[in-house]
Amino acid sequence: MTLKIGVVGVGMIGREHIQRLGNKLVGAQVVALNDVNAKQAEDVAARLPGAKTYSTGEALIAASEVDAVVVTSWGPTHETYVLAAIKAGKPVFCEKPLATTAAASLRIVEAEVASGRHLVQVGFQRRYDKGYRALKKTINDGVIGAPLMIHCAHRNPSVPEAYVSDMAIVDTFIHEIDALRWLIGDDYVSAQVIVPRNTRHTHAMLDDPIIVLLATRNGVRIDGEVFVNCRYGYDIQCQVVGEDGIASLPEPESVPLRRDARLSTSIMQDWKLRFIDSYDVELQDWIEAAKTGKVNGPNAWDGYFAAVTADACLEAKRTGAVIPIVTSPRPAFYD
Ligand code: NAD
Ligand code: ISE
Repeated sequence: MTLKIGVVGVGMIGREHIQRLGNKLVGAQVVALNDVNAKQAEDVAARLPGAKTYSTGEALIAASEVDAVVVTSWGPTHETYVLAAIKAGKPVFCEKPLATTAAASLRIVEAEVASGRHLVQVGFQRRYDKGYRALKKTINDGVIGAPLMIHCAHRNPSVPEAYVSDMAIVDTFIHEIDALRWLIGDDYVSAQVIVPRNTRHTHAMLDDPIIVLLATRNGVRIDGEVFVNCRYGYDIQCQVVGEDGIASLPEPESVPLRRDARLSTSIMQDWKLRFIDSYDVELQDWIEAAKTGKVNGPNAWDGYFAAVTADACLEAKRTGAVIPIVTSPRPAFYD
């Protein structure tokens, strides 16, 4: 069976996902497109045989030819479209964040639970990355004993002018928030944010870098640096310190070069390339699971947990205080 997919939001990552769904992955076909920028949707449709455009996301989601939905529009629009997909009883892959607030994410959780069907997957692709999976296996196999601390960093060479302070948490560090919780199978209980001296490469609306401190239920302490004008490259670091050893996220492959009296490897510049394989694995897995009414990847509860944590980090940054991370009770539906 071919899963007929409608995509809402054909901006940068929407177009990338459309490409991979059409050219790399199997078992799916993009048949419907919508974007608030209608011309952009028309342009993409013109290059996609068999795809037509819809004037609203809601119309696309309700269309009988659409079996499943990919939401790649701006974050503040996610809630509306994910709720519409749940209402239509259609599997939905929603790019991160699930919604921009914890309250909106909880409404999605409640709607999914009420529907009685597992329909929602969130685009936290790092769970599908080979390196993160190898690191998780090392931890799960007990090689380093119980995890005690995690030191991590999310560094981008630069960000556009429109990127402002909250985005360092809700757009960028949200990947670590989900990935680390999954990595050690533990939930966060508090957050604190420290703002060091700003780099001269930032602007008035962006504190850069910041350090996020998280504590987990089992007492693991996490320090996460977010530095989005680091200049030198896109660099994701993760080191898990355990009782018996230390395990680190593998570096992306790069040929060691001896030249001009130097030994060097290159560092990626573009975040899109760093996790490119994991986007493929993630969407292929979603296609297969959606056909059988399952969600294998990060679900609505994970999206909600990430949103609660992000909200706590924002408050922690605003107040300088240690903020408790408190969720509503986890429905048995997600066990
Ligand atoms: P973008 O601005 O390039 O594209 C967003 C698109 O949504 C635009 O074409 C815009 O016109 C459209 N849009 C806005 N409001 C809409 C509405 N109401 N209905 C339909 N379309 C609407 O942004 P992007 O970089 O492609 O990001 C899109 C989403 O994907 C964001 O949530 C972002 O956080 C997420 N994202 C995830 C990753 C990842 O690594 N998983 C990477 C980049 C972006
Ligand atoms: C971007 O929004 C993403 O989601 C990328 O995966 C991330 O690594 C990048 O730093 C963000 O800005």
